[in-house]
Amino acid sequence: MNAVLHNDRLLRALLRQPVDVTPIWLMRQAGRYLPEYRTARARAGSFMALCQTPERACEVTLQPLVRFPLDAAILFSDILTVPDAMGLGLSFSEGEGPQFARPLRSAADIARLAVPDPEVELRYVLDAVRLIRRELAGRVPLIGFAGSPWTLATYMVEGGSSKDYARIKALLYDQPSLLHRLLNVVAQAVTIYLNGQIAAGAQVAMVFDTWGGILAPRAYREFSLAYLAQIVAGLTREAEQRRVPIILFTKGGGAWLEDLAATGCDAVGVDWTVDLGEARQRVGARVALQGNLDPAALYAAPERIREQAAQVLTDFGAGPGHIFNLGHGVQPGVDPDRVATLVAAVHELSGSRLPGGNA
Ligand code: 1CP
Repeated sequence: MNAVLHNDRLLRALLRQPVDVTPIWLMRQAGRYLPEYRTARARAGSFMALCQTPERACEVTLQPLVRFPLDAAILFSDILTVPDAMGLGLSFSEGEGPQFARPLRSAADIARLAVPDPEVELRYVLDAVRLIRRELAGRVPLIGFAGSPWTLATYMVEGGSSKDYARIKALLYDQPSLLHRLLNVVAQAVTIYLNGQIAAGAQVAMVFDTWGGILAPRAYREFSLAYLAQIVAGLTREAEQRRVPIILFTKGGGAWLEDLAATGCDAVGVDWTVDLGEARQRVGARVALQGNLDPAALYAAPERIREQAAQVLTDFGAGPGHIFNLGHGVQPGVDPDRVATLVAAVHELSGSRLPGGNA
């Protein structure tokens, strides 16, 4: 594989090395706010068809990079492909979110779960990773990802998105050892899957713990953080003679940044409810930080977006170890021109504000 990387700002910032300007990429940078994404999805017929055809997944991955000078590509896929590969039967109906045909309803359902072989059941993802690397030709690094065991378990037990998390919370309080059994299998599946993505060419691995923030502190440590740490311990940390940085992101996890930093990951994602300067003081030199503009700031006028971007850069302060991102994904109603404004502002302000870059 061609290991030349023309823009390595993201990898450098994740390892807390100096960079010329602050790297930026956005969660859900490929998605419904882009008209070309909506066209590609309609052509594919469904969201899953888009994910399962490597050529289409590759095309959609590259769409935001055609428009904006982003510093990373993120694999176009979904966290729920893993439970699908475990036999739960995933579908997405337009505007209704994910749904499993066979959600976990009993101890027997959980006992039956097996760890999928990513080169077999998830081959379409790994083929997409290989193709995207080839098409990127070293322009920017490729981020691979998976869902956290806790977040995947919420969907597997609830059967889809949830408002109250009644089933998974009842399981947590009534049958904690059964939930641990489930989380263990999913953690193994996620570890092997991410290592498969890294072997296929992913240069960064990110774990999305979208629903960790709904847990009480003790429950968070026992049912989410412990499995994040298990995954970090099991991941390949070097490929193509480079370190493969790991990013952990618990949405709503501002209270637990020190715990996340202590897992051995390289970077922690923070949502917009956290002051980035305070977050930095708390984690110290242990990890880089990724975030954390309020995604809704992208509805504002261009000048306000520039001010908000400047504020996030100021909050982090001088010195290496910052990756600019939103605090969560780009929302479908955002005008792509506002994303262009943000990307330009981050590069311009971080380069000019601090002589010699933010080193
Ligand atoms: O076209 C469509 O209607 C589908 C919308 C969509 C998209 C664009 C879904 C359905 N998934 C995705 C892509 C996706 N999902 C990416 C691609 C890479 C990127 O550009 O960032 C990633 C990283 C994800 C990860 C994901 N899926 C998460 C974790 C991150 C997060 O946003 O919190 C979660 C929770 C999911 C589940 C999911 N998939 C799709 C939806 C609508 C949801 C959320 C449902 C819910 O709110 O419970």
